Amino acid sequence: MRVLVLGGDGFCGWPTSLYLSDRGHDVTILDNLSRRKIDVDLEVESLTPIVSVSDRIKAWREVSGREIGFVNVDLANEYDRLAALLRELRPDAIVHFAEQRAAPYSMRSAKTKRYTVDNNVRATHNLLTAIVDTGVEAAVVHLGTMGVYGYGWSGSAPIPEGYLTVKVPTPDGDLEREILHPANPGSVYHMTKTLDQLLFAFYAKNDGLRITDLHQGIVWGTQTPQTARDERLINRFDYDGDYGTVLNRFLMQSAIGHPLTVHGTGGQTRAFIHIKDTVRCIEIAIENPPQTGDKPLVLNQMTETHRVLDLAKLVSDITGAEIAYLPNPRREAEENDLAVRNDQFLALGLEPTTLSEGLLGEVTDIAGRYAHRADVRKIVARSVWRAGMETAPDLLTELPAREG
Ligand code: NAD
Ligand code: USQ
Repeated sequence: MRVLVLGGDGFCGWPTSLYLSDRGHDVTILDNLSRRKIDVDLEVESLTPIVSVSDRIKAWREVSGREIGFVNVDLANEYDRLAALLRELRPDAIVHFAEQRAAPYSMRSAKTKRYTVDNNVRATHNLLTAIVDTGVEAAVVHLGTMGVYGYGWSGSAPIPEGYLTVKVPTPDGDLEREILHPANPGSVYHMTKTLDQLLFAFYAKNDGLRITDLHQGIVWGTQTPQTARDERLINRFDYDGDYGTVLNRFLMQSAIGHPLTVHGTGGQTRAFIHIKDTVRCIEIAIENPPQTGDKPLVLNQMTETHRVLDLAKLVSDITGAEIAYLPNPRREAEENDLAVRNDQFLALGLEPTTLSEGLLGEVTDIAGRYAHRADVRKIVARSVWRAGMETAPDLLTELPAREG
């Protein structure tokens, strides 16, 4: 298949591009490198040393003999270049990762709130319009988030895959209807994903676009068999207070002797998936698109749920790290249950990588190997959901001396 990967230089997009290329697909990456530029603004770098996108692609050519195309286009602001690319490439599938994806970054300031909405909503809408405008037959696979459902809306009932069957009382009896699961976003970033859902529903209905929306949980881990083939192919590893996600942060914190930064009580329960399973899910999704005329197909892309405190305890048991309970910079429920249906991916052949299999290897292989690159002043989360909310001071001011 000819596959266009939007946002293919990012944490999920790069390993997906390599995986699909390895599996024989003809891959082109579109990315405006905005994620790398945000790192420059935030004065932080990936814990792993990532090389330039052209060196990445050159390294892949050397180790695999395969070509990956690259175009630097801003999906949100360069509509004509996007349309020209679609006409030239005529992709069979388009995988859409190209959005600002950090909740804390989206809540940092008025500027980052506006950027996140402008970038994400325009990127998605430009893509959908361009497909209609150019008449290409591509099926779209979008990376959405479990966070569109919110946490606790339906108590302990398992979250369905996208849609909810409801009964509407009428004078003639109850009508049964299937509706999009109510949206309950917890940040400006998550809100953009709920807006994306409406765009998808409209373009599927009006223009017959074939769209799969993957409601993905928190991705953990770093490497896939492809990114591990050469150090120049290594995946990014975000650990800072804005972009680092909870489990990877705990792994990295334990590797450098930093206390594990639990927000509040740690009673928040979230859904997780390993990066190796993310790339496999994308392949499954592009191979199983909905039909023209179908509503968007929603798949919950997650394999396990865990409480934040349980994760901290697990990492602490393996590594001896201390646990720090910090003021929570977010407005979120202190405790929540979470049960999620993911039957569709399991039925389509996903074999989950579990935390118990992968965890220790991640600590020693990646977090430990690159611990010296960490800037400890970037670890504590500083973006608050409302002005005046408390954050913790830095817990360390320099890297502790390491043995050996
Ligand atoms: P990332 O920030 O590492 O990658 C996103 C990529 O998109 C970056 O390379 C960035 O430069 C590019 N991009 C952003 N805006 C663009 C634009 N206007 N034009 C062109 N390129 C643009 O993020 P990620 O972790 O790889 O996440 C990818 C997608 O998966 C996101 O949509 C995110 O919401 C979703 N997701 C991620 C996670 C996770 O834990 N990382 C979990 C659930 C869902
Ligand atoms: N948390 C801590 N300590 C930390 C970091 C986070 O306790 O050091 C807590 C947060 O307060 C939150 C939970 O851990 O309760 C998850 O935070 P996170 O930063 O790991 O994940 P989140 O902000 O939800 O966002 C990430 C990705 C986003 C994706 C989402 C999937 O950045 O792109 O959409 O996971 S989901 O959570 O399922 O919505």
